[in-house]
Amino acid sequence: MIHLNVPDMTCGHCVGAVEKAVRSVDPGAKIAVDLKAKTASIESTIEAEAFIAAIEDAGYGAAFKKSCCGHVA
Ligand SMILES: [Cu+2]
Repeated sequence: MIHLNVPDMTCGHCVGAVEKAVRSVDPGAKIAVDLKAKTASIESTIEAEAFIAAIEDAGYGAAFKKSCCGHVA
């Protein structure tokens, strides 16, 4: 599980845009966006960097928070 901080999300539209960006990288990814916490949790075999790049392309800053096993990038 990849956990990303996406501090620029402010509304439901932002959540949709971030989800769309994630799905553009991996259509099969499981994604859970928490607007209040401004985080996105992604379950995928693709590296976090690819999702960060796609979310940034969509106009939102994203930062790697931690992986499920606790490693911090
Ligand atoms: Cu918004």
